[in-house]
Amino acid sequence: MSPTALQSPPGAPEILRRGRALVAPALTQAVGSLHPWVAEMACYALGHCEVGGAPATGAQGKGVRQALALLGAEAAGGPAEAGVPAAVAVELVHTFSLLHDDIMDGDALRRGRPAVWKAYGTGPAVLAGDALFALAVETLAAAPAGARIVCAVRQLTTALGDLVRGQADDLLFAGRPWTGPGSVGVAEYEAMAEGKTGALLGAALALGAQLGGAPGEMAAVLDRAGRHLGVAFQIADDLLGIWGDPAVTGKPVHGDLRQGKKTLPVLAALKAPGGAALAQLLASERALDDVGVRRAAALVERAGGRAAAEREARRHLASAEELLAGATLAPDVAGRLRTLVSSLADRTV
Ligand code: GRG
Repeated sequence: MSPTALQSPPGAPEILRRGRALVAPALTQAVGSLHPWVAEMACYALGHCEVGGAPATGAQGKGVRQALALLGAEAAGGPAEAGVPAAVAVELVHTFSLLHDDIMDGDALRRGRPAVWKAYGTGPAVLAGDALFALAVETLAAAPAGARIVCAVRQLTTALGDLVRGQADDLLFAGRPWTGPGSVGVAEYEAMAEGKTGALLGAALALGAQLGGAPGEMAAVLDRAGRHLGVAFQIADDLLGIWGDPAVTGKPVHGDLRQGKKTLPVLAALKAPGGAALAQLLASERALDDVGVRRAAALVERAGGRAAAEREARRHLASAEELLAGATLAPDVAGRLRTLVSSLADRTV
């Protein structure tokens, strides 16, 4: 038996670590091409440095999207390296969207440290976001992919449009009532989550596959699988926002409940027969204090909102897995993709 046959297949943390290591040099080089002030803010947003430029420790994201892009390239039969420009592009778009999202929501903390707008000011942070966005498109457009690059750029711009649509709906949900006419339904929530989160996960897989030489149908299936995965991922994010450990998530405890966000556990609880007490609490004029958010979390759980959201996440995960199982992917890659995909809906961070 060869030594490699004795090795156990990599788990999700190893797949993510390998992705980060493979993409880091290209990401650093891309950001280094920016105006020095903007480059520092971009490095801070990526968790590579502190304010002032000293190297940072432990403030980086998981790198889910870049890992998906590399696996997409390999799934299409290409080397992981072929997916690097796609990986850089999706990671830059992700970083940009978090940065602007924190400004829109007024969130002061990201990954356990001040959000970019808190650290550098709102105006400079908007500019850093703009730079990340432009750099993402530039990096993808410069990928050595011949005529396929036109489809790839179109794939990315479609995803960007969907991200804006999803974010717009999410922002508008804030002004909608909790219950009754005009309240947000589960299907509407899921369409929002597919845009806000699923579009970029789908694009990560599809763009990687396109740069790896995949035919158009394979890229389309991977895009759809990634979108389902994204809905499951967003639901997991909602669950972590209520029941996650703030020391691990780097977000304030019960932040979404405090802000009155229309997350799936809450929406599902409100639609359940036992949701009346929660509806009454949320309808009160005053913002919820610490006791109020703890009570709201308990009422969401008691009405079955937590269980319903977990069920919905599993359903989207199963749809993603089904699509991947039906695609003709390079066999050794399919296993790694399955490992990563199934880990993402059960995450704790
Ligand atoms: C792209 C043109 C364009 C506009 C963006 C601001 C905006 C419009 C959209 C916001 C999208 C958003 C913030 C979605 C949330 C997605 C999500 C679940 C983020 C958390 O992802 P993780 O857990 O984060 O991968 P880490 O910290 O690991 O990188």
